[in-house]
Amino acid sequence: MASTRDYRLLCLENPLLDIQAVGDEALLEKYSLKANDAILAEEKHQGIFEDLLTNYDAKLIAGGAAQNTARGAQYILPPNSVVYLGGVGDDKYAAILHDAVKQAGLRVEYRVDPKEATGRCGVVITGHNRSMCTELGAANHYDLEHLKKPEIWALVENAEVYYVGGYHFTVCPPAIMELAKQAAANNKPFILSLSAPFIAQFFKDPLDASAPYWDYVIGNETEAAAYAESHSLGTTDVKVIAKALANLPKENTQRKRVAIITQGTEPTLVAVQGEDEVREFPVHEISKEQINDTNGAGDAFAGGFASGIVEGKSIEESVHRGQWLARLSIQELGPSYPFPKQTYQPSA
Ligand code: 26A
Repeated sequence: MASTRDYRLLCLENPLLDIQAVGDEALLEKYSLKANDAILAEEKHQGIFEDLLTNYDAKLIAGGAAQNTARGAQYILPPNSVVYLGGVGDDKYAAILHDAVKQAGLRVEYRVDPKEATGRCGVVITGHNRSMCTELGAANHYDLEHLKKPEIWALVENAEVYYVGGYHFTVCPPAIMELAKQAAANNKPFILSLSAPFIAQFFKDPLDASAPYWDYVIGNETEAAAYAESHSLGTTDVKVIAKALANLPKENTQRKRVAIITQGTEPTLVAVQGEDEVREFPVHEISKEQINDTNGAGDAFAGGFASGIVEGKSIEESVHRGQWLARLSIQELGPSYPFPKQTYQPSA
């Protein structure tokens, strides 16, 4: 039986199976992909999944950005701490996802769509870049009806922290808003990831509608830049953008908004609403040879960070957890974490 101290973190987004391979320029060119990007698959991308599997020795790895984050947070937190919601099909790819989350100790409550295939993400690795092309499939059919089922909504009410991946703005903004409002009404933290540049560019309206509810907003430097451009902030200075995010109007005034911007190997920036200084936290460096691939580094950071928020830790400690987990994840293949588990060492 789950106790009420269980499932303190509830996450929502798009469960996907990553079809990941080391590619080359020719492959990127064939599908008009940028070396480092995340996009939704169009007609012209349809062949990429077969191509990766047949010609590039692709591996099948559990993905979906916020599902990676949820597995990451559970990696650090005590058993039964995290529950994740999203939509899958009833197929062999969903079975692979079930295996992966089981190993991670992550509870999932999927909306299973018998007519749609589980979502796939083609990941082309070139050097330390990764290009992602997603066919959402069943993930695109997540709906409010699932979220509002009594047994699911009970998990929502029980949770103490909410984490939503911004990629879900392409799927079901009303579900995001339900969680956002639930958080504000009960003074619980709501964490949003900006996810990818195209979200701020092409899903600006639903993103902006949720903004007053963000207690923590997490992104990387390219997402921050895309936000600044689509919102005509008139700057490319990441610190200024972080401050602008932190100081957007806020619904729940009992918590100051915190904006966290990661910058790869450059320091992580943290801006707090109403504060002048933007703090910098240098990353935990590893040698280039130790890096396997950086796919999922940002998700891992968010997972570590969220685990700190769940346990009421300081911003410093939460950032430290994020950096610790990101460092572990980039040494694995894809958005994964090492098993047997490494034990988290709090910062001194
Ligand atoms: C809606 N889109 C495009 C997406 C994604 C996504 N997760 C949810 N929705 N596109 C890529 N990803 C995931 O990002 C992870 C790396 O950060 C991939 O599945 C990959 O595991």
